[in-house]
Amino acid sequence: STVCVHGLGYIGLPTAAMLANSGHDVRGYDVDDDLVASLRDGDVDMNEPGLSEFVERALDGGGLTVVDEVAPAAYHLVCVPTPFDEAERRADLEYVRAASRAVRPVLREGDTVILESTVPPGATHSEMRPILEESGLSADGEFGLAHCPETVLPGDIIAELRANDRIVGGLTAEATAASVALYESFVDGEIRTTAGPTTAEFVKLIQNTARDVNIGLANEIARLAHDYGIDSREAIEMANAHPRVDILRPGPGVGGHCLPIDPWFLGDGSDELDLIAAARRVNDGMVGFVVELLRELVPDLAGKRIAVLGAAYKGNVDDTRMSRGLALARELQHGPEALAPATDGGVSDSASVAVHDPHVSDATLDLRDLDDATRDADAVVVVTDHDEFADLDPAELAERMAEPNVVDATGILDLGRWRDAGFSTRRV
Ligand code: SAJ
Repeated sequence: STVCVHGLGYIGLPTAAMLANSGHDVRGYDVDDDLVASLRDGDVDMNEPGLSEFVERALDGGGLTVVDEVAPAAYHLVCVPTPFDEAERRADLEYVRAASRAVRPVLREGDTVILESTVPPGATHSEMRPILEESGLSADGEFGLAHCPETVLPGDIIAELRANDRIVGGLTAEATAASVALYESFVDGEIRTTAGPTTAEFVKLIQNTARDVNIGLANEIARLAHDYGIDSREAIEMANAHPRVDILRPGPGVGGHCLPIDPWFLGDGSDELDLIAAARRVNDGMVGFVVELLRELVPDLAGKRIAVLGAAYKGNVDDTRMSRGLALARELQHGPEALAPATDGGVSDSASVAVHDPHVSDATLDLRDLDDATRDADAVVVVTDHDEFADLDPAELAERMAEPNVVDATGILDLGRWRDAGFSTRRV
């Protein structure tokens, strides 16, 4: 079939390439002219394993054409960002509306429009439908409209695009069937259908909310265990031996562009969230807990040199959105107020912080190499579970640092080795 993919980011680009490599005739469209130009040159500026080759194959094979104008197509797949409006604590749907306005003039009877972007429950119906129907065609049968949320894990996108189950919710049975037919051409997982897009939207949000709330539980357990002077990770491992208990890993909080945001989409700006909002607070508070652990080793942080290892939001990726490492660096430099958007803090005991991340190259961040970040440091704090950090040599670091102190917020360090090398240690 002919497919026009709207939005060539983390989801749209791999999906467009997947469709092209599965035999479809795909047009990839993006409003960002620079992105369109670089993709036409075969440049994929995303550090996702295997993605460049995969996109190259789609471009070279002719299945994927990158266009700067929306083309008529049997399917329109909308994969645009839905940013979080922090002040309102709700989704900003302007890109979804803009994509709908872009489809409207080329929409024909019998075409199917599928929204993949994460949206609050009801948005396909209330935001997309009216704009598309301004074409004069009705979503009640003249064209198809469906929501099919993406669920891929950054770092493993191509494999998960094929393997994951999908949920399809069409406004009509025909829209659902047409969408299923498209996904069947590349999905090995099960494709589940539900009547109406709202359930599909809701399911996506509760998946990410479930993970966030469960991480919140692990994080609160870590703080409690610390109060009792016991090791949370040993306790959690023992608890998880029970057949019906599966506690996740505590850490420095939850980063990325999905888990810290999607739970708020569920509430859609209302005050309805209770447990879910509490879990968000617990997870956001973990940066403060990491500072508490650090102060147990370095009580007065004023003028001390702290090396923060990890700017990516999780291990082995280069994405720094909602990074806990960068949040920690800000808090150490400017105090906890720095994390609240409205105030400009600045505490007297600010430390001097150097951030190192072997996966991230971002000129807007003042990142240092490992030597530079740890030289004369009074402590290192490991905030991201990159493989490289598990392999750090504590003896070598001890020689370079002013004081051998380490806080592991991720649980990847073998702290016994660090103590043998003379380190004082703390762990979330
Ligand atoms: N984390 C913990 N403890 C854990 C697991 C994760 O602290 O036990 C932290 C990570 O360090 C990271 C954050 O949570 O900061 C999120 O990482 P993640 O790997 O759990 O998830 P994401 O944000 O990379 O991707 C999620 C996935 N959702 C679920 O697993 C339910 C993915 O499948 C979704 O497609 C993606 O959100 C999305 O786009 O919505």
